[in-house]
Amino acid sequence: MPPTFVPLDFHRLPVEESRSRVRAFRDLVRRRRSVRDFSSDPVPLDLVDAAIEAAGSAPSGANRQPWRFVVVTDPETKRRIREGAEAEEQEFYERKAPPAWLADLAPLGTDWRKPFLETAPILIVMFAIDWEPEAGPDGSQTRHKGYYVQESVGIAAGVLLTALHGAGLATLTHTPSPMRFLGEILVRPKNERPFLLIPVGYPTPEATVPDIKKKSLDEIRETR
Ligand code: IYR
Repeated sequence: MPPTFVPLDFHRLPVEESRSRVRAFRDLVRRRRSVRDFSSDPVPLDLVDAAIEAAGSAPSGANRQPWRFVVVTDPETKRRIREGAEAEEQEFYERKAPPAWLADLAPLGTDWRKPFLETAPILIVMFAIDWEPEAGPDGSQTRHKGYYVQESVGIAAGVLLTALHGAGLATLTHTPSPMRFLGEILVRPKNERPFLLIPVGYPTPEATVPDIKKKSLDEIRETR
């Protein structure tokens, strides 16, 4: 099939306008913090849907869009997810994690308990799709594989977190490991690999966050 092209929808901005926009965006995203103290206040689902639409616009390898977003609000499902995550996390903190890893986590003050998985009104579970089932020429089932799936889903996750933050919502990137239990509880097909568990909601009024710093521009940028 020959490719089809359409005109690009692009509006070039005056540089001063670009400057003020990128600075405003920088100042907005810099205020995002990973939150672990969630209130149970409900979040309108259309906010989450719009953020997922934003995430779904991310670039991806060969435009295969190798992601799936499962929005969980059902209390019993959240309870089971908490139960599954805490089992893995207890194993991690009490047995599997090497001392150096635990030392790196110490400033965050985390432990195996994850009450926010039940308290947060919404959990978004992102799945990565490494291949899609496809009928071969002889009718047999083949695997149509994705490309740069890890990178693609990572970019989509970044857009999702940024969109939710821009909407005034709090999020956490939570990665209990291994995450197989998520596919089982959410009854996902075997080609969907759990990628990220994102509680979404509002912080409690008393919420605190660890006093950690981001690297400065000079520490992260080189020029040639
Ligand atoms: N998954 C565990 C441990 C953990 C690991 C990393 I790397 C972090 O940045 C934070 C926590 C937990 O969620 O507690």
